[in-house]
Amino acid sequence: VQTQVLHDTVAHLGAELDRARFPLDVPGAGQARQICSELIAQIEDYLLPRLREINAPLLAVVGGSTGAGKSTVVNSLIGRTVSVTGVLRPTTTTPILVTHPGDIHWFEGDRILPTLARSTGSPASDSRALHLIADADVPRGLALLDAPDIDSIVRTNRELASQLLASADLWMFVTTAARYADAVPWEFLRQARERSTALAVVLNRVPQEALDQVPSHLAEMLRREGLEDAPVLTVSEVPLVEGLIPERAFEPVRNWLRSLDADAGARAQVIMKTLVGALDSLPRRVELIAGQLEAQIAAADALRGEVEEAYSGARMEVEESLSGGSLLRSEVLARWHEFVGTGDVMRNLQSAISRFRDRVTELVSGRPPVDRAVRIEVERNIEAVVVAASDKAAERTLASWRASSHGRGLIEQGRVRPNPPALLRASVEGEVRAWQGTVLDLVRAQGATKREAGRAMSLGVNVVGAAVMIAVFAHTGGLTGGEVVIAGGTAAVSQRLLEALFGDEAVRTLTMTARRDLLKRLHGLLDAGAEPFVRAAHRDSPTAAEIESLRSALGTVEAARK
Ligand SMILES: Nc1nc2c(ncn2[C@@H]2O[C@H](COP(=O)(O)OP(=O)(O)OP(=O)(O)O)[C@@H](O)[C@H]2O)c(=O)[nH]1
Ligand SMILES: [Mg+2]
Repeated sequence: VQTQVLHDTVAHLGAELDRARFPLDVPGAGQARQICSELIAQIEDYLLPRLREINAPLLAVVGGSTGAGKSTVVNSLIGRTVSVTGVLRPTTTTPILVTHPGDIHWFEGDRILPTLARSTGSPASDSRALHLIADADVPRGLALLDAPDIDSIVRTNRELASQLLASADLWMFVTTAARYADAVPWEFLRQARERSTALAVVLNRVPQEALDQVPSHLAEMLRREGLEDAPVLTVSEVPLVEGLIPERAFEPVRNWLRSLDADAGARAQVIMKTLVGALDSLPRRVELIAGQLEAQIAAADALRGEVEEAYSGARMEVEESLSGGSLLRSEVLARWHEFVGTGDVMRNLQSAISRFRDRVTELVSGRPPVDRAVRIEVERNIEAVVVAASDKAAERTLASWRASSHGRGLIEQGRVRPNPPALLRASVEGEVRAWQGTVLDLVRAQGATKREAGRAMSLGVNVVGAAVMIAVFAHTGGLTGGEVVIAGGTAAVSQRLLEALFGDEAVRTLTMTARRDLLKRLHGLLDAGAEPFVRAAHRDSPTAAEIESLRSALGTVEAARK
């Protein structure tokens, strides 16, 4: 009952780990990804099967480099050739499991290694199935699994070997006097330590003259790696007899296995050592993963902060450019000035209206009417300002992202796709047009509430609208030289014109409303420019809630063990 509860909590923890994502290459992310996938594999391939059937036979997986003699060791243990050995490397590609006929049923179902099909009879050479052999010479309560090599050039072999080793209660690691210091085997041995898997090392083919030194050197290496509990079973180099290692040389392995054979308690002890070790390793490993998930969130937030800083700079730039009249080219202002006139606006109004009605001249001269010229100018200049500010913000974001390895990673992996410039131009155009429509609506609404409505309308909504636009942009600050005078004077004239039509209070409200509406639209455009960066920073990012539920899943495992 207790293992059932434990099984369920571990399954839940596995599902939580399955959700963990480390999209940003922050320092430690690579290690966290690896630990996470190892942990998931260990839970699925080992912990859950073992917890489901605590009484299933001890699974000893025989692993090691190609040619070390794994198949020869398995055959010698059983006393006949169940697994083909050979001179061509690698020989074993199909995993072969040998167990007592009374125990074979434990392995026929999908309790362990559910992704591998089962086969019987004579093993097909290239199948990825788990080949089952029943042999009465194998002690009850034990299964030996001859695995493909861990280091061959055949990738599927290596992957299969890792998967098989992950499912073991016990690793029987076979190496030779010639190769025991190779790098790859030690990577696997360190994994055994990480997982706390029970381990025995078979040191095969030790020449007579090396018997004094090599086994003790290997024991010393194991001790240095924190694996001093692993027995070293030394097999001296002797000619094989019908492919099997003669009994005398094989004695250390045989005796060690007998100790498991004779004693169900010893087997259970091996099983429990690996099980308890695996469970004990969970908090440390899960906590490391949780910490790295937090680092992911922090890094994504920091990237987002950099985006926000760059784009709030762009917002300020745009706001500044919209003030001070710098937005209106002096030529257009001059035309406007000339059109509206100076001095007493109301006295000039009548002549302005008649000039305005005389649009024919302007059409003939090919120049657009002055109100349209103002609108076109406004549109063109706002577009230039917004595009420049947005480009600069994108550049600044990319530059600050490049300063971190994970930011650079996002850029180099092509995960940031800024909006195309044409899209921004089109959006600015659309928004400015819409804003100009809003200004005209405001003017119309204002005109309708006022006595002066008639006069305003006779001047034309478009002309009054142009005056409002100029009033919005014309603040004297930020201009230099002659433009100040023109912008200032023109602004003043436009202002007076509007005040004469609507009264100062209404004009102030009108221009403020128009300005706020424009800024809102332009801020929206800049936000849309920031969007792809924000999205890239947070794509697949873990959430605090996920980390919380990962930790609480670990908590329930710990509680179930009490
Ligand atoms: N003399 C001698 N030869 C051995 C011994 N162990 C293995 N061999 C030979 O070494 C070669 C490789 O042995 P295998 O048992 O096929 O090696 P393996 O580890 O299963 O290799 P893979 O299946 O390729 O991973 C064969 O030719 C064996 O006959 C031994 O103890 N003494
Ligand atoms: Mg083999």
